[in-house]
Amino acid sequence: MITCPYCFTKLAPNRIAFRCLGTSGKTKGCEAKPDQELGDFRGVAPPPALPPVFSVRKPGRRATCPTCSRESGVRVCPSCHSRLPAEYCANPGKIVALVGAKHAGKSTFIAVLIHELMNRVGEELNASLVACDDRTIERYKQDFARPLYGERKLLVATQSAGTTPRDPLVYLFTRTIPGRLRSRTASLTLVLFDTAGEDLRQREMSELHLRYLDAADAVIFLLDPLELPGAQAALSGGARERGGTLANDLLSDQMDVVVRVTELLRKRDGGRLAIPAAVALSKIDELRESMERQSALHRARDPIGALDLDDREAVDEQVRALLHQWQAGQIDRYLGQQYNDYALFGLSALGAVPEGETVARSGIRPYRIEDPLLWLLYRFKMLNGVRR
Ligand SMILES: Nc1nc2c(ncn2[C@@H]2O[C@H](COP(=O)(O)OP(=O)(O)OP(=O)(O)O)[C@@H](O)[C@H]2O)c(=O)[nH]1
Ligand SMILES: [Mg+2]
Ligand SMILES: [Zn+2]
Ligand SMILES: [Zn+2]
Repeated sequence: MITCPYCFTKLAPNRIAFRCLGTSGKTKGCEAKPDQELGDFRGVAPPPALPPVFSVRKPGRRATCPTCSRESGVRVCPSCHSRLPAEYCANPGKIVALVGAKHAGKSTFIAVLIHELMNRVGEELNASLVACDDRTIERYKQDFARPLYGERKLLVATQSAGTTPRDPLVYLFTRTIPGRLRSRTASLTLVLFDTAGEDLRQREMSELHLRYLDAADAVIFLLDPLELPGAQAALSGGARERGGTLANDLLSDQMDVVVRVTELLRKRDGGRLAIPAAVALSKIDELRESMERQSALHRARDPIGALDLDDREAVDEQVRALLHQWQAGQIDRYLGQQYNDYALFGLSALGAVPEGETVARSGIRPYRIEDPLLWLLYRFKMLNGVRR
């Protein structure tokens, strides 16, 4: 089974469909006509005019259009008619669900994480991260990189998927893994879907979100310490004023989002959940001052190109201690009851408190932003764990 990375419908490989190439140059093919499925999925009216989609009995890399006999290698999802990237069909995909209440820092996390994976962390892991489709390139530039890195402006709240359809970001992550005799490469397609906190607020989540959570191979929860009532005392002065804005919004309660998403995952798996869950305190820069100098979280991670298991345990323990100290221990207890495999993290995407609507003058200096992903890569057997 593969999962369409756009509409998250599960499909058997022999159900992959093709799109006719139509007419190009002197080669005649089918006429373009309105593609209702694609139009409906993207919420665009009138639907885009494209050559038709067809199915064949045994889909391989290419198939012959039954109407015009042209051969096509454009594979599409039979359900939403989105083009399936070739790499996605060839490599096992991992869908990472990123969830958290409104304003928790999800979009900023994605923006900075991808930047880091393409630069500093990519170098450390001997890995490349390339977009699998043009929409991913466009969307990353337009919605994430340009505002944050180009204009140094904070990202705007993510629009509900109901009003503006949003494509997930689909990347091929490839690592060169050194071996005793020769090195090998291992690839993984990473599907990141930036949910709007607004959509997770709904008691009745949309079909798309249900399918998305149903298809997830891992989940990252972001918890905003500014909105944890017990954390107030640990925040820097400015943060205390900025925090607590969602205090009267019961559906945006940090714990409540965790519970609602977990209940949905449970419908799928029943019993204790096997899906790895990374739970991260975001915006850790807002409380660093008040934390002990020697603490694990305060220390930068050593770039050793592997998961440092000792460091992992130390951070996990410290975040657990913080949650309990902040009377948010129930989040930890709940996760322990629900998930077989969960880990606690602390991170900062920006690395410094923003100034008004712009990032701090010191620039974007992420802190431990890659930690949850390194742990997941370790779980997906794409990264070694070491004791030191
Ligand atoms: N101090 C600090 N603030 C952050 C950091 N990341 C995000 N923020 C702040 O949190 C705000 C919300 O961040 P977003 O990434 O838009 O949050 P979101 O979870 O995507 O929010 P929705 O799209 O509404 O669900 C930003 O405008 C920043 O003010 C960080 O690393 N440090
Ligand atoms: Mg957002
Ligand atoms: Zn689809
Ligand atoms: Zn045709």
